[in-house]
Order: sequence, then C-alpha cells, then structure tokens
Amino acid sequence: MTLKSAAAAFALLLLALPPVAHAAREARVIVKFKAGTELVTKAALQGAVGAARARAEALGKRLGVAMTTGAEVGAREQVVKAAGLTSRDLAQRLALDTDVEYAVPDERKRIAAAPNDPLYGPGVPGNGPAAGQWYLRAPGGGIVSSIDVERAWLVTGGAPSIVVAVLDTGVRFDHPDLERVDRGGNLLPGYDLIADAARANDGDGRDSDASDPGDWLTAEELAQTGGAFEDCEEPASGSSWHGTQVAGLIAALTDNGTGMASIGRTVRVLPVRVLGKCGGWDSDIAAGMRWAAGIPVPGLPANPTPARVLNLSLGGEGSCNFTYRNAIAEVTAAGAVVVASAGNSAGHAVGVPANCPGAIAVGALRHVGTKVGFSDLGPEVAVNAPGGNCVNVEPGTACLYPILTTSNDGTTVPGAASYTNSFRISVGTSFSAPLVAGTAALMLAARPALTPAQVRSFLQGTSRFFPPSTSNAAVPRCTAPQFDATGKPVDQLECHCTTTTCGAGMLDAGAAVAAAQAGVQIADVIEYYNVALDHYFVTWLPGEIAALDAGIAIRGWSRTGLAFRAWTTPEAGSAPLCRYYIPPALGNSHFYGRNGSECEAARNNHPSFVLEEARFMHLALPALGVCPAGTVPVYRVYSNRADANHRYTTDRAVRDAMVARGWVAEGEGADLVAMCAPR
Ligand SMILES: [Ca+2]
Ligand SMILES: [Ca+2]
Ligand SMILES: [Ca+2]
Repeated sequence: MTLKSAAAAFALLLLALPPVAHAAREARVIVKFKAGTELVTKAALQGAVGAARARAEALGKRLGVAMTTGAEVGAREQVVKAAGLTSRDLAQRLALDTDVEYAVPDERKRIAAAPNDPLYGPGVPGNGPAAGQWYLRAPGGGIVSSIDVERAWLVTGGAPSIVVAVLDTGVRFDHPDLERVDRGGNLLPGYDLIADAARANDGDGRDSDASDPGDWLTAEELAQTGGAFEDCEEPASGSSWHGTQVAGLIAALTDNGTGMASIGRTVRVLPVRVLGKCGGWDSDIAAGMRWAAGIPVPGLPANPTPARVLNLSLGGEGSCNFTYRNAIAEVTAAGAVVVASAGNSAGHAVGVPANCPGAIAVGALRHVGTKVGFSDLGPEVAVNAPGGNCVNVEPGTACLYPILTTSNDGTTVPGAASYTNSFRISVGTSFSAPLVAGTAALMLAARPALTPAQVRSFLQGTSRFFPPSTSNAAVPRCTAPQFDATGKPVDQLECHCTTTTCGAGMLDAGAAVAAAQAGVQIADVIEYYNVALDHYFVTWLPGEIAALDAGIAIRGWSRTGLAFRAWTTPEAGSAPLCRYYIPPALGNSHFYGRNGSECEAARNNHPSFVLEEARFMHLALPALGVCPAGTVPVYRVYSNRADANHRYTTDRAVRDAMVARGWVAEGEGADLVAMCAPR
C-alpha cells in the first residue's frame, strides 16, 4: 500500500464512523469470544496474562479499530476499549464478528442508597432513630414491616461457614462492630476488583485489599476536561461508606455490648470491592460475582472462602444484559444465592441486575408496610423488606425510621467509626436487600443443602401479606411501572403493595428460617363431606383431622376416602395457598386461594372473610394448564350456590361428576387445572 492510499483508507474509515457526542469519551465493551476459534487459540499462546490483550488487538485489527484490552470478566470474556466511538456502536460492530459470542456496552452501576433529595436530607449528627433497629424486631406497635429476626435466632445464630459476599465500595475493617476474622470479627479479607485506578481511589487497579478508601467526588474532578470523571453523571458528594453500611446489617458483631446487632450474628462477610468514585463498571461487578462464588476469574487468585449469598445493593436503569445473565447463571449453578436491590427511582421499573433471571430482587417498605416512595417496583420483585422512611421531613427534624447501621465519619478519607442515625440516615433499597441476604444466610446456616431456588421459594412462601389496600384509603394501590406520552417513566410514590408489584409479600425472617430448618415437608390432604350442609372440606392439620374423625368438637363430617399430597413448606416452584373462612351469611365454608392474587382479591374485596392461614399449604401452579414434572393436576369445582363451597380433587372423574351436578370447574387450560400436587 502506498502512503497515498493509506491516507485515503484512513479518511474513509473516519467518514464511516458515526459522529460522537463527546470526543473524549472512550468506548468500553464487554466482549465474550467463542471457544476454539483460531483467534482465541492463537491468543492463548500468549499465556494467561497476554491472552486478553492479544485477543483485543487481533479483533481490533480485523475491524480496523485501535482496540486495547481492559479487565477480565470470565473465561474468554473481557473488556475492550477504543477511542472515538460510543460503547453502543463498538458493541454493535463487535457483535457482528463471527468469533464473538456477544458484545455488550460496559455500563456504570451506582450505589442504591436513597437519592439525596431535600426530603431525605442530612441534618446534625448525634441523635439515633426514634425506634432504634426497629426493622429487625417482631412487628407490633404500629410497625408492620419489621422482620422478626429474634424468632429466626431461636433456630440459629448463623455459622462462620456461611459467607455473604458484599459487592460494594469495600469495607472499613477498622470498625469495632465489624473487625477482621483474625481479630475476632466477621470480616474476611475479600478482594478489590476495581480495575481502573482513578475510580478505585487507592492508587492502583485490582488488588487484595478490599478496604474502602472513600468514594468522594469533587466539583473540580467532575469539571476537569479530559479527567477521569468528565463523563460522570453523579453530583459532587462526600464519601458514602456504603459497603460498611451494608456489611453491618448482615454481620455486625452482635451481643458484644457495643453498637448495633446484625441479622447474621456469626455469618461472615466477604467484601468484594466493585464500586468506587462514580460507581462501578458492569465488568468489575460481574467479575466480582464470579470470584465471590469461587469461580475462577483470569488474573485473580482463587477465592479461599466462596460465598453462599451475594448481596448487590447497586444497580442502574435498563434491561438485563448477557454479562449479568451469564454471571448469575454461573454463580447460581455454583450454589450461591444472588440478592439485589430493586432500585430507588421513585417507583420506576426494577433496575439491572435486580431484573435479571435468577436474581432475588428486593424492594423497600415503609414501617407501616406500604411501598416507600423511593423504591422501584414491578413483576421482577421477589420480596419486599424495610428500606427506611422518615415520616418527619422538615429540615433539621429527626428521621423516625432510618435503617441504623455501621458507618464512618469521614467526609472524604476515612474518619472515626460511627453509626448512621436519624440525622445521617441510611434509607434505600440498598438496605432492604441486605435484610434479605442476611436472612438467606441464616436459612443456609439452618440447612446448608438448600439450593438457590429453594432459598428464593422459602423466602417468598413464608413472607407475610402486605396490609390490605383498605387499611388506608388515602394511599393508592401500586400499579405496574407507568410511562408518560413521551415514554418517560412516571414516579409512583407511597402505594399499597400487590403481589404483582412488590413481590410475594413482606420478608418474615422468623418464618423463613423456621421453614428452612424444617426443610421440604409433604403431608396428606384428607377430604371430608358433610351431608347436612352438602359441603366438602380438606385439611392436612393433624389436630383438625383428629377432631373431624372423632366427630365431637366438629360434628357431621366423614371422610370421602379421597386425598392428595401437598407441601407444607414452600418447596421450590410451589405457590402458597391461603385459607379463608367464609362466614355463615356468605357460605359457612372454607376457601383456599391458589396464589397471591386470589388471596389479595379475597382480602381486598371480601373484608368479612376470615383469614385463618396466610400460607396453609403449598402447591405448584400449572403453566397454560400443564402441571410441572413430578406433580399431578388438582381440580377445583365451585358449588355456584349462595352457600358457596369448593371441592378440591386430583380425580378427574370426580370433577366431571360434580360438573354434571351443576358445579363449576375453575382452572386453566383445556383440562381446567387449578393447581398441581406432588405425586
Ligand atoms: Ca486497587
Ligand atoms: Ca484496594
Ligand atoms: Ca454490636
């Protein structure tokens, strides 16, 4: 090629590139290479250290883009960078290459603490919240959403073998209510995954010191042309000590006569530092997730203490990408539970990575059990837990229900160890997620063999009902995330939670850990018939069965000879059935709601129905009328009379005979299947 034609080709290449909004911006893309291609095989000859660079350079040469390598994310998965085009454009071009499995923009995630709006604003230090650690105690005294951890502690006080990874800003190892394991504390060494030294704020890239040096941002840093934070969208702020705050809720030293108590008591926290100044990159977060779960990440030493639970109190807007999908699938397969905060955009859609398949997305409740204004919501939410709310919102007045936790006094570099309080508050889905992560750790301490799917199911299947929408007419019911005419998300502040917007219910740590200890239990559900009433009734409760059989306390019932099986603890894939008593005027009968929405409808539309059991038993639900493997259809027929009665049976012929008598089959699909019972 002559000099002249080289110049012409260069000019063409420049013209071919799309215009860029910000010349200084560098494209960052996470790329995963296909296995066994010539490009990958050749690059592997450069050894463990050189392979990523060789892959980036070879692919860049092929595309005519000067590409450099960034951090490694997983096997054949890495960051690549290039100047002069956007991450989106670079990802699109890379995705077209035949050697590339996928390429997605590497985006920033930020801490999910509540926004620093004036309503949540800071005040003067020195005063604790009116109700201390209200969020941990048994509900009562007008506090509805607290998680009843003392009941969980009757089962277990945790175990040092259960490790919870806190993927966050690092941690202050010098907090006397946390402390390193070798000094009698609950903090493992962990790792610092932040590859970018400016963002890391500790003078270097990835390293073995996960301590939090502070993540403050100055107006000067943000304004500096060509500086590391030129494209940062966050405002100037002091250091957050966010990782220390999250870690305290999970594993602050408890019963030590100092400071606060934690949920996990003796479980251990693995600090995995992925957030620094102006948040953190997806690439560092995904690499940190793998490392936390004990999955090898190129360039990092093996994790000697793999975590069973990963807490991600972080997120950003958008949909789940391949990087998070893969990372969550891999860590779940390795046996780790992924808990993520739903986000704090005032009722917009759940953020990423909480909206990814397999993540347990946690929204936030006020102390009275309604959705707190800042919390996001939607069908991806698994369960809700307290996230802190102030009630008093005048400047300078005490916040009544913050989530008190360990922190640090430093506004930039670390200062004295401290606790958040009514004036330096912690509120946000950042703090509801670790309440779930800590509960999951206790569940695993009670029964280490639980799978991630079982942990999710037990958390959901033992959660308490949200308060009925009739409890405060001034508060609207939550709806699915809304958008205005221009497609912009609409805020949805305090609202009455539903099972389609805030998950299965309110976290009940006591019930979840008790169920985990019991493990998967199955009982026979026995059917009875009362001739005088022409009513059917089913139960698995041994005391009730004995009373019905004796016919003394409860008269007139005899066994039909039919029975089916049901889970009495929330096995993975099952849905809880509520049990309502319909009073004499409306039927003198019992009704078993087959999922959250039927139970919700019963309590919102029929205030005279008496809730006897929120989670009476657990059955699987059919998908388009088809029951999952290992289960058999349960049919439900309704008498269609004033004395409303239902019959539940696994016998299709019995169902058809009832329909012939004028009863109505209630179910889905061609066969009208209502539920599915274990074989
Ligand atoms: Ca570092
Ligand atoms: Ca470090
Ligand atoms: Ca303590």
